[in-house]
Amino acid sequence: MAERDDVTIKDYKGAAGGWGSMEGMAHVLPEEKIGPDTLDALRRQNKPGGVMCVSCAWGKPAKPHIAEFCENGAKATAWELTTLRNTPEFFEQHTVSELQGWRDHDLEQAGRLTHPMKYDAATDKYVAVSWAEAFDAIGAKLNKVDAKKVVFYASGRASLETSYMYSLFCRLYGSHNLPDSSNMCHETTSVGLKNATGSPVATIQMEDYEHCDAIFCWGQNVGTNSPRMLHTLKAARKRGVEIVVFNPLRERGWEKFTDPQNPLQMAGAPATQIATQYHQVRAGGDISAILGILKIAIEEDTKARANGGEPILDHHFIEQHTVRFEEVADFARKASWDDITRESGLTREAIEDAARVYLKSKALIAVYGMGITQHRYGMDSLYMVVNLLLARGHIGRLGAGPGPVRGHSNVQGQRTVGITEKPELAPNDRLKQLYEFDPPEWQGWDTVESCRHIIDGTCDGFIQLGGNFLRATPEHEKMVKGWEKLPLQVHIATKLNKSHLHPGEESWLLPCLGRMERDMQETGRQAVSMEDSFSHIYGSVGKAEPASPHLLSEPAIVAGMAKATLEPNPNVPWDEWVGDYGLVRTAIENTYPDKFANFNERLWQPGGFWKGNPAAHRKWQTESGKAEFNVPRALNASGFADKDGRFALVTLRSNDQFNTTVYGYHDRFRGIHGTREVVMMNKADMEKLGVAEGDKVTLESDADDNVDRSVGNLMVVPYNIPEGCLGGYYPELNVLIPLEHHALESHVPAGKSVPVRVRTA
Ligand SMILES: Nc1nc2c(c(=O)[nH]1)N[C@H]1C(S)=C(S)[C@@H](COP(=O)(O)OP(=O)(O)OC[C@H]3O[C@@H](n4cnc5c(=O)[nH]c(N)nc54)[C@H](O)[C@@H]3O)O[C@H]1N2
Ligand SMILES: Nc1nc2c(c(=O)[nH]1)N[C@H]1C(S)=C(S)[C@@H](COP(=O)(O)OP(=O)(O)OC[C@H]3O[C@@H](n4cnc5c(=O)[nH]c(N)nc54)[C@H](O)[C@@H]3O)O[C@H]1N2
Ligand SMILES: [Mo]
Repeated sequence: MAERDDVTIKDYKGAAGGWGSMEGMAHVLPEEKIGPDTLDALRRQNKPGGVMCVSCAWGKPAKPHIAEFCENGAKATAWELTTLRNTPEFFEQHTVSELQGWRDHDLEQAGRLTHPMKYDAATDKYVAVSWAEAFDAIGAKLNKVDAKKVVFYASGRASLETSYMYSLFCRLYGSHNLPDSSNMCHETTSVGLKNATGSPVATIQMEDYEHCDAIFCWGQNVGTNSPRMLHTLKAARKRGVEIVVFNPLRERGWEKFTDPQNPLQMAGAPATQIATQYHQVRAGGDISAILGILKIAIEEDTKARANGGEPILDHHFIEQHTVRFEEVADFARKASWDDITRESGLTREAIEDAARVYLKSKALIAVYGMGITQHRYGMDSLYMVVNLLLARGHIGRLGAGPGPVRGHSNVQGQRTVGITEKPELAPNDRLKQLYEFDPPEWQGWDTVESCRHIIDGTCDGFIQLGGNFLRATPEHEKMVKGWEKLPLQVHIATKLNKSHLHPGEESWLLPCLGRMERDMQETGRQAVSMEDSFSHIYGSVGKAEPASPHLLSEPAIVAGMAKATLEPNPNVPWDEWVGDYGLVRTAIENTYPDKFANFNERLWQPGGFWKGNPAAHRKWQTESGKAEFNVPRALNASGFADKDGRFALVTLRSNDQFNTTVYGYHDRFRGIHGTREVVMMNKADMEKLGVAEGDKVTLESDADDNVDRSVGNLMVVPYNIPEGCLGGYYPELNVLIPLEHHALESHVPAGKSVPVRVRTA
């Protein structure tokens, strides 16, 4: 993390979108040295028959805007279609040890990988190899090690077709370790929503936003992470929809939006105000904030009914469709306002304001993101969101329901087609029938479990289909040591990143086509498909010239490894699948006939086809057969006690990054320019610590496990963030997160409340 000399900290007054977004693109696009392919891809982006953005998982409307892309989607497109190339000559010039010292940004800025490479320990360099050599050696190694100890990681971007083939390869090989980036992300949703409603995903669809009268949002940063959603929110505001936001930071996207496609707004007409209420909860404070709202609702309901008025709660729904309401009601009645206000960090008046909107609403959408899922008691935060919806019957009604905003563009879809370490979610009966083998029935390793094995030296091999696992995971220092001991590493990637630079016994770098690129196979140009946050499934076809003639598509790479590893199986026609992805879609349809009926025919349906969701029809596939209320186990989701000098560190994305991909050093909305080595701090805390703006401090782990973890040289930025909370950037601060500090049942690393203290000397 080298220092930059052009660091500035200055309040940003602009709205999300607007000319600022043009400026944001203007910073990054020239750096990528884009060609005409980028402009063509942007023109076709997120449109029926076009190419689906590689950035976020927000829906693609059936009737798109003229430009259906955002600042960050454009950056992601330019990043993929850059004309910069990372060739074997680059690796000839730089040893791996030298590259370890490079920053994330500079590694990826070296450009698109062009050749398959193998790490050569003698020279400490990656050297070019042929695909055949790579596949044969990987196959031979996989056959030497213990299949049960090999991890097949996937990073949410690869298509449904690739993901299906990848998970089948893993199971045929005899492994069930299929963690996905979802394990660091919305797994709390996948586990918690499934427990509570029977469905692991949003029940709402894009259209529901046209029918809601209120939107509550917890812990999602729309302006940076799903900017196209701002159009939906703007339209909702125009209809008078109330938008109530809970977030420790005042994120600009939730405050105001200038629509870049609206000439009047661009010419200076006022920006659209998005949030009608903004509540700066403490990190993990959502449980108590919602508890307060429920407490008010329950008391008002009791009063109304006693006076012969209309009940506030939906008793009919509660009785017919749910269990355990009384337990939650009892808990809320007994909760004290002292506890609620202390743990949420909000005043009683603020919670009453939010409750007023809730009590009035007939159709409420609950949006949330990592601010809910990435806490030790994240599941309890999520359950509180569900409790709030259930109490007034806001699931399975037009314009109402949970609307988690997923991360990677196909992260939800990967789970749909078999990338799961949980045997109960795998379609094992169908797989057995179709491919005549016994799929593993054991519980595979999720991300945390994979990390444990890597650290302990009991992982025999790690294949990553995209992503940057070593950089994205917690406990970074121990992870690096374990990573370097792996008997086998296979990285299927488009650009160089830190995970590639701590080689194990054998390390392979396999460069693939990106989604924006033309994918020619035996039967002609291929399309792929993905699923968005609303469970809509779309085709996507890349047209850009591939970055190098030596690239293979992801399906071809998966098939190449599978064929070199497995005995031939006449039921698994790897070559035919690679020649025609339509046949993979047919295989997906045969495996999941309910969700994917007529898959190939429906591929180009404008707006995508909906895979369906029983909870949206009030069919609850839960243990009790009903939607389930849950009493929270803690009043704050952080899972650690307040202690003098202890802070809850919130790890954040800047507006200039996509996960571990750092496009640049400007976080426009937060007014931080030229550096990512910062710690955002409340002024009162600065005073207590005796530090001033620009001072350098060290963050140290303050977890109860007494392990030393620290990151130094962080510049103090005074920030509007609740006292006791600090903000800083992921992935740089992952050094500070203990591996065992994760959401309890879902095992999502708890990156939104990391116990730390500040060392000033
Ligand atoms: N441009 C861009 N787009 C992206 C990504 C990217 O990196 N860049 N990443 C993609 C991926 S994989 C994902 S998962 C999503 C992530 O998108 P988000 O879910 O928005 O995740 P974060 O950026 O981590 O920010 C979470 C928000 O939660 C708030 N927060 C933190 N702690 C709490 C809390 O305790 N309570 C509440 N109420 N709020 C809290 C933070 O202030 C922040 O605004 O975005 C996807 N889209
Ligand atoms: N502290 C903290 N840690 C976090 C988070 C946090 O908020 N705080 N967020 C977590 C979340 S939500 C997530 S999703 C994870 C993200 O973790 P990952 O998904 O593992 O990481 P990415 O940064 O998205 O991966 C970037 C790499 O993907 C490769 N890539 C890009 N496009 C393609 C492609 O088309 N094909 C292939 N094969 N490779 C490609 C490139 O080589 C690039 O370097 O991080 C998690 N870690
Ligand atoms: Mo994510």
